[in-house]
Amino acid sequence: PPPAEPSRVGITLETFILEGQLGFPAATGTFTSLLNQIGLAAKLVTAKVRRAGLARLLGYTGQTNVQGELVQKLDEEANETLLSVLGRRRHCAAVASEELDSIRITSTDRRAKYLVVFDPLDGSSNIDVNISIGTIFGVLRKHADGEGATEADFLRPGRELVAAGYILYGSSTMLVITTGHGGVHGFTYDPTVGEFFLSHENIRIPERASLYSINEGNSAYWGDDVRRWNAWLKEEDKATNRPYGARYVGSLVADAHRTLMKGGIFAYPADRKSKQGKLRLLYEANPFAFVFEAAGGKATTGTQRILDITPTELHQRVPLVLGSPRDVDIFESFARGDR
Ligand code: P6P
Repeated sequence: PPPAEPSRVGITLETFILEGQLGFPAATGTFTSLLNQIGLAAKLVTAKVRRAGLARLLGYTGQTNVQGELVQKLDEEANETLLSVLGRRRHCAAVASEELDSIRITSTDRRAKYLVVFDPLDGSSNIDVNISIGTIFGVLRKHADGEGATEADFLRPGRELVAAGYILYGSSTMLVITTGHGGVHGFTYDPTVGEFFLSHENIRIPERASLYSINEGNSAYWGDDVRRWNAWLKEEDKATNRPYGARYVGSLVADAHRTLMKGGIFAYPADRKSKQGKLRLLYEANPFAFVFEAAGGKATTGTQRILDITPTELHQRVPLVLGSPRDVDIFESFARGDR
Protein backbone atom coordinates (compact mmCIF):
# COMPACT_ATOMS: atom_id res chain seq x y z
CA PRO A 1 0.00 0.00 0.00
CA PRO A 2 1.20 3.60 -0.62
CA PRO A 3 2.87 5.22 2.40
CA ALA A 4 0.26 6.89 4.64
CA GLU A 5 0.10 10.65 4.31
CA PRO A 6 2.44 12.03 6.96
CA SER A 7 0.18 13.13 9.79
CA ARG A 8 -0.77 16.81 9.76
CA VAL A 9 -1.19 16.57 13.51
CA GLY A 10 1.64 18.03 15.53
CA ILE A 11 3.01 20.42 12.91
CA THR A 12 4.39 23.35 14.87
CA LEU A 13 4.38 26.97 13.70
CA GLU A 14 8.18 26.88 13.37
CA THR A 15 8.08 23.74 11.20
CA PHE A 16 5.28 25.12 9.03
CA ILE A 17 7.26 28.34 8.44
CA LEU A 18 10.65 26.66 7.95
CA GLU A 19 9.13 24.30 5.38
CA GLY A 20 7.85 27.33 3.47
CA GLN A 21 4.26 26.08 3.80
CA LEU A 22 3.08 29.65 4.42
CA GLY A 23 3.64 30.24 0.72
CA PHE A 24 6.31 32.92 0.92
CA PRO A 25 6.59 35.32 -1.98
CA ALA A 26 10.29 34.63 -1.73
CA ALA A 27 11.35 32.14 0.95
CA THR A 28 14.39 33.82 2.44
CA GLY A 29 16.04 32.93 5.72
CA THR A 30 15.51 36.39 7.13
CA PHE A 31 11.75 36.37 6.43
CA THR A 32 11.48 32.92 8.01
CA SER A 33 13.41 34.10 11.02
CA LEU A 34 11.27 37.23 11.38
CA LEU A 35 8.04 35.22 11.36
CA ASN A 36 9.47 32.89 13.99
CA GLN A 37 10.38 35.92 16.08
CA ILE A 38 6.73 36.96 15.95
CA GLY A 39 5.79 33.45 17.09
CA LEU A 40 8.20 33.82 20.01
CA ALA A 41 6.72 37.20 20.94
CA ALA A 42 3.27 35.60 20.90
CA LYS A 43 4.43 32.96 23.40
CA LEU A 44 5.88 35.60 25.72
CA VAL A 45 2.81 37.85 25.56
CA THR A 46 0.36 35.01 26.12
CA ALA A 47 2.26 34.06 29.28
CA LYS A 48 1.85 37.64 30.56
CA VAL A 49 -1.81 37.87 29.53
CA ARG A 50 -2.69 34.55 31.17
CA ARG A 51 -0.97 35.64 34.39
CA ALA A 52 -2.20 39.24 34.40
CA GLY A 53 -5.69 38.39 35.60
CA LEU A 54 -4.15 36.60 38.55
CA ALA A 55 -1.65 39.39 39.13
CA ARG A 56 -4.45 41.94 39.35
CA LEU A 57 -6.53 39.57 41.45
CA LEU A 58 -3.76 38.97 43.99
CA GLY A 59 -2.60 42.54 43.81
CA TYR A 60 1.07 41.57 43.56
CA THR A 61 2.90 43.61 41.04
CA GLY A 62 4.72 40.85 39.18
CA GLN A 63 7.71 42.58 37.60
CA THR A 64 8.70 45.77 39.35
CA ASN A 65 11.61 47.81 38.01
CA VAL A 66 14.48 49.05 40.21
CA GLN A 67 12.53 52.10 41.33
CA GLY A 68 9.87 49.72 42.61
CA GLU A 69 7.28 51.30 40.36
CA LEU A 70 4.09 49.35 39.84
CA VAL A 71 4.13 46.88 37.01
CA GLN A 72 3.51 48.64 33.70
CA LYS A 73 0.08 48.40 32.15
CA LEU A 74 -0.29 45.09 30.35
CA ASP A 75 -0.40 46.66 26.93
CA GLU A 76 2.83 48.54 27.65
CA GLU A 77 4.38 45.23 28.74
CA ALA A 78 3.18 43.56 25.56
CA ASN A 79 4.63 46.47 23.58
CA GLU A 80 8.01 46.15 25.32
CA THR A 81 8.00 42.40 24.66
CA LEU A 82 7.41 42.84 20.93
CA LEU A 83 10.03 45.62 20.73
CA SER A 84 12.69 43.54 22.48
CA VAL A 85 12.03 40.34 20.49
CA LEU A 86 11.91 42.13 17.13
CA GLY A 87 15.00 44.14 18.03
CA ARG A 88 17.00 41.04 18.98
CA ARG A 89 17.75 39.98 15.38
CA ARG A 90 18.84 42.13 12.51
CA HIS A 91 15.91 41.51 10.18
CA CYS A 92 13.47 44.15 11.43
CA ALA A 93 14.63 47.70 10.64
CA ALA A 94 11.84 49.52 12.46
CA VAL A 95 8.40 49.13 13.99
CA ALA A 96 5.23 51.21 14.30
CA SER A 97 3.13 50.45 17.36
CA GLU A 98 -0.23 51.64 18.65
CA GLU A 99 1.65 52.33 21.91
CA LEU A 100 4.36 54.56 20.34
CA ASP A 101 3.78 58.08 19.02
CA SER A 102 6.43 57.64 16.33
CA ILE A 103 8.28 54.75 14.68
CA ARG A 104 11.07 52.99 16.60
CA ILE A 105 14.29 51.97 14.81
CA THR A 106 15.11 48.40 15.84
CA SER A 107 18.17 47.76 13.65
CA THR A 108 20.59 49.98 11.74
CA ASP A 109 22.02 46.96 9.95
CA ARG A 110 21.80 47.72 6.23
CA ARG A 111 20.59 44.14 5.69
CA ALA A 112 17.49 44.75 7.85
CA LYS A 113 14.80 44.88 5.21
CA TYR A 114 11.51 44.41 7.08
CA LEU A 115 9.17 46.79 8.92
CA VAL A 116 6.63 45.53 11.45
CA VAL A 117 3.41 47.28 12.45
CA PHE A 118 1.48 46.08 15.49
CA ASP A 119 -1.17 46.75 18.07
CA PRO A 120 0.47 44.94 20.98
CA LEU A 121 -2.67 44.32 22.99
CA ASP A 122 -5.91 45.48 21.44
CA GLY A 123 -8.91 45.72 23.73
CA SER A 124 -6.75 45.44 26.86
CA SER A 125 -9.44 47.19 28.90
CA ASN A 126 -11.33 43.87 28.66
CA ILE A 127 -8.69 41.91 30.59
CA ASP A 128 -10.31 42.88 33.92
CA VAL A 129 -13.56 41.21 32.90
CA ASN A 130 -11.85 38.20 31.32
CA ILE A 131 -12.98 38.98 27.79
CA SER A 132 -10.74 37.89 24.89
CA ILE A 133 -8.12 40.40 23.70
CA GLY A 134 -5.52 40.22 20.97
CA THR A 135 -2.28 41.25 19.28
CA ILE A 136 -2.43 42.39 15.64
CA PHE A 137 0.64 42.51 13.35
CA GLY A 138 1.70 43.21 9.79
CA VAL A 139 5.05 42.93 7.98
CA LEU A 140 6.16 45.28 5.19
CA ARG A 141 9.37 45.21 3.17
CA LYS A 142 11.50 48.33 3.50
CA HIS A 143 12.09 49.75 0.02
CA ALA A 144 14.34 52.70 0.79
CA ASP A 145 18.06 51.85 0.97
CA GLY A 146 20.22 52.90 3.85
CA GLU A 147 20.20 52.31 7.56
CA GLY A 148 17.12 52.36 9.75
CA ALA A 149 13.86 53.66 8.32
CA THR A 150 11.66 56.74 8.24
CA GLU A 151 7.94 57.19 8.84
CA ALA A 152 7.44 57.47 5.09
CA ASP A 153 8.57 53.83 4.72
CA PHE A 154 5.47 52.81 6.71
CA LEU A 155 2.95 54.88 4.77
CA ARG A 156 2.36 52.17 2.18
CA PRO A 157 -1.00 50.74 1.06
CA GLY A 158 -1.91 47.51 2.89
CA ARG A 159 -1.76 45.55 -0.36
CA GLU A 160 2.06 45.80 -0.01
CA LEU A 161 2.07 43.76 3.21
CA VAL A 162 4.19 40.58 2.91
CA ALA A 163 2.61 38.97 5.99
CA ALA A 164 -0.11 39.77 8.50
CA GLY A 165 -2.06 38.13 11.26
CA TYR A 166 -3.14 38.24 14.84
CA ILE A 167 -2.96 36.40 18.16
CA LEU A 168 -6.27 35.88 19.99
CA TYR A 169 -6.02 35.37 23.77
CA GLY A 170 -9.35 33.61 24.10
CA SER A 171 -10.40 30.33 25.70
CA SER A 172 -7.16 29.18 24.09
CA THR A 173 -4.42 31.27 22.48
CA MET A 174 -4.52 31.12 18.70
CA LEU A 175 -2.18 32.67 16.13
CA VAL A 176 -3.60 33.25 12.65
CA ILE A 177 -1.17 34.22 9.86
CA THR A 178 -0.92 34.59 6.09
CA THR A 179 1.61 35.86 3.54
CA GLY A 180 -1.21 36.57 1.10
CA HIS A 181 -0.05 33.55 -0.90
CA GLY A 182 -0.82 30.00 0.15
CA GLY A 183 -3.79 30.60 2.39
CA VAL A 184 -4.59 31.64 5.95
CA HIS A 185 -3.58 29.25 8.73
CA GLY A 186 -4.42 29.01 12.43
CA PHE A 187 -2.11 27.65 15.14
CA THR A 188 -3.34 26.87 18.65
CA TYR A 189 -0.96 27.24 21.59
CA ASP A 190 -0.26 24.29 23.90
CA PRO A 191 1.16 25.87 27.06
CA THR A 192 2.25 22.49 28.41
CA VAL A 193 4.94 22.27 25.71
CA GLY A 194 5.18 25.96 24.77
CA GLU A 195 4.41 25.40 21.09
CA PHE A 196 1.84 26.63 18.55
CA PHE A 197 0.40 23.64 16.67
CA LEU A 198 -1.36 23.81 13.29
CA SER A 199 -5.07 23.57 14.12
CA HIS A 200 -6.89 25.40 11.30
CA GLU A 201 -5.20 24.83 7.91
CA ASN A 202 -6.30 27.03 5.01
CA ILE A 203 -9.12 28.99 6.69
CA ARG A 204 -11.76 30.12 4.16
CA ILE A 205 -14.55 32.52 5.12
CA PRO A 206 -18.10 31.38 4.14
CA GLU A 207 -19.56 33.15 1.09
CA ARG A 208 -22.22 34.67 3.40
CA ALA A 209 -23.76 34.09 6.86
CA SER A 210 -26.62 35.63 8.82
CA LEU A 211 -24.44 37.20 11.51
CA TYR A 212 -23.62 40.89 11.98
CA SER A 213 -21.32 42.63 14.43
CA ILE A 214 -21.59 46.36 15.14
CA ASN A 215 -21.92 48.54 18.23
CA GLU A 216 -25.66 49.37 18.11
CA GLY A 217 -24.99 51.91 20.88
CA ASN A 218 -23.64 54.21 18.16
CA SER A 219 -26.84 54.06 16.06
CA ALA A 220 -27.82 57.64 16.99
CA TYR A 221 -24.61 58.81 15.28
CA TRP A 222 -24.77 56.61 12.14
CA GLY A 223 -25.30 57.96 8.65
CA ASP A 224 -28.61 57.20 6.98
CA ASP A 225 -27.01 54.47 4.80
CA VAL A 226 -25.77 52.51 7.84
CA ARG A 227 -29.13 52.93 9.57
CA ARG A 228 -31.00 51.55 6.53
CA TRP A 229 -28.53 48.65 6.19
CA ASN A 230 -28.95 47.85 9.90
CA ALA A 231 -32.76 47.92 9.61
CA TRP A 232 -32.63 45.69 6.50
CA LEU A 233 -30.68 43.02 8.43
CA LYS A 234 -33.43 42.86 11.05
CA GLU A 235 -36.42 42.43 8.73
CA GLU A 236 -37.89 38.95 8.54
CA ASP A 237 -37.39 37.40 5.11
CA LYS A 238 -36.62 33.69 4.87
CA ALA A 239 -35.65 34.04 1.19
CA THR A 240 -32.66 36.20 2.15
CA ASN A 241 -31.95 34.42 5.46
CA ARG A 242 -33.07 37.38 7.56
CA PRO A 243 -33.20 38.50 10.35
CA TYR A 244 -29.45 38.26 11.01
CA GLY A 245 -28.16 37.35 14.47
CA ALA A 246 -26.27 40.03 16.43
CA ARG A 247 -22.83 39.28 17.90
CA TYR A 248 -20.63 42.02 19.43
CA VAL A 249 -17.82 41.52 21.96
CA GLY A 250 -16.27 44.97 21.69
CA SER A 251 -12.82 43.46 21.22
CA LEU A 252 -11.71 43.72 17.58
CA VAL A 253 -9.64 40.53 17.44
CA ALA A 254 -12.50 38.49 18.97
CA ASP A 255 -15.18 40.01 16.72
CA ALA A 256 -13.02 39.78 13.58
CA HIS A 257 -11.87 36.19 14.26
CA ARG A 258 -15.45 35.00 14.83
CA THR A 259 -16.50 36.71 11.59
CA LEU A 260 -13.61 35.03 9.71
CA MET A 261 -14.56 31.61 11.05
CA LYS A 262 -18.37 31.85 10.90
CA GLY A 263 -18.90 34.40 8.12
CA GLY A 264 -21.22 37.42 8.10
CA ILE A 265 -20.06 40.98 8.65
CA PHE A 266 -18.21 43.18 11.17
CA ALA A 267 -18.58 46.95 10.84
CA TYR A 268 -17.11 49.93 12.63
CA PRO A 269 -18.28 52.68 10.24
CA ALA A 270 -17.56 56.39 10.48
CA ASP A 271 -20.29 58.27 12.35
CA ARG A 272 -20.97 61.72 13.79
CA LYS A 273 -18.90 60.82 16.86
CA SER A 274 -15.98 59.16 15.02
CA LYS A 275 -15.82 61.02 11.75
CA GLN A 276 -12.94 58.89 10.39
CA GLY A 277 -14.12 55.75 12.14
CA LYS A 278 -12.47 54.51 15.34
CA LEU A 279 -10.07 51.77 14.22
CA ARG A 280 -6.51 52.42 13.07
CA LEU A 281 -5.51 51.83 9.44
CA LEU A 282 -1.89 50.68 9.70
CA TYR A 283 -2.01 48.10 12.49
CA GLU A 284 -5.70 47.20 12.85
CA ALA A 285 -7.59 47.57 9.56
CA ASN A 286 -4.77 46.65 7.13
CA PRO A 287 -3.66 43.39 8.81
CA PHE A 288 -7.27 42.19 9.12
CA ALA A 289 -8.10 43.30 5.57
CA PHE A 290 -5.05 41.35 4.34
CA VAL A 291 -6.11 38.21 6.26
CA PHE A 292 -9.78 38.44 5.21
CA GLU A 293 -8.96 38.86 1.50
CA ALA A 294 -6.50 35.94 1.67
CA ALA A 295 -9.34 33.84 3.16
CA GLY A 296 -11.79 34.83 0.38
CA GLY A 297 -13.42 37.68 2.28
CA LYS A 298 -13.63 41.44 1.69
CA ALA A 299 -12.54 44.57 3.58
CA THR A 300 -13.76 48.05 2.76
CA THR A 301 -14.43 51.48 4.22
CA GLY A 302 -17.90 51.08 2.72
CA THR A 303 -16.81 52.74 -0.50
CA GLN A 304 -13.09 51.93 -0.86
CA ARG A 305 -11.01 48.73 -0.59
CA ILE A 306 -9.01 49.06 2.66
CA LEU A 307 -5.80 47.67 1.12
CA ASP A 308 -5.79 50.38 -1.56
CA ILE A 309 -5.68 53.28 0.90
CA THR A 310 -2.34 55.14 0.92
CA PRO A 311 -1.87 56.26 4.55
CA THR A 312 -1.01 59.90 5.27
CA GLU A 313 -0.17 59.45 8.94
CA LEU A 314 0.95 56.64 11.22
CA HIS A 315 -2.08 56.49 13.54
CA GLN A 316 -4.83 57.51 11.16
CA ARG A 317 -8.27 56.04 11.73
CA VAL A 318 -10.47 54.50 9.06
CA PRO A 319 -14.02 53.14 8.78
CA LEU A 320 -13.74 49.33 8.70
CA VAL A 321 -16.14 46.74 7.29
CA LEU A 322 -14.86 43.14 7.20
CA GLY A 323 -16.67 39.96 6.22
CA SER A 324 -18.07 37.46 3.78
CA PRO A 325 -17.96 38.76 0.20
CA ARG A 326 -21.75 38.66 -0.24
CA ASP A 327 -22.40 40.44 3.05
CA VAL A 328 -19.83 43.17 2.38
CA ASP A 329 -21.35 43.67 -1.09
CA ILE A 330 -24.76 44.26 0.53
CA PHE A 331 -23.25 46.81 2.95
CA GLU A 332 -21.57 48.60 0.04
CA SER A 333 -24.83 48.70 -1.96
CA PHE A 334 -26.41 50.69 0.91
CA ALA A 335 -23.30 52.89 1.21
CA ARG A 336 -23.49 53.67 -2.54
CA GLY A 337 -27.17 54.52 -2.16
CA ASP A 338 -28.26 51.70 -4.49
CA ARG A 339 -30.71 50.46 -1.84
P1 P6P B 1 -16.59 50.47 20.94
C1 P6P B 1 -11.23 48.15 21.87
O1 P6P B 1 -11.15 49.28 22.69
C2 P6P B 1 -11.29 48.62 20.42
O2 P6P B 1 -10.17 49.36 20.10
C3 P6P B 1 -11.43 47.43 19.50
O3 P6P B 1 -10.81 46.29 20.00
C4 P6P B 1 -12.93 47.24 19.41
O4 P6P B 1 -13.35 46.67 18.18
C5 P6P B 1 -13.45 48.67 19.52
O5 P6P B 1 -12.46 49.41 20.23
C6 P6P B 1 -14.74 48.72 20.29
O6 P6P B 1 -15.16 50.09 20.28
O7 P6P B 1 -16.76 51.92 20.57
O8 P6P B 1 -17.62 49.58 20.29
O9 P6P B 1 -16.44 50.20 22.41
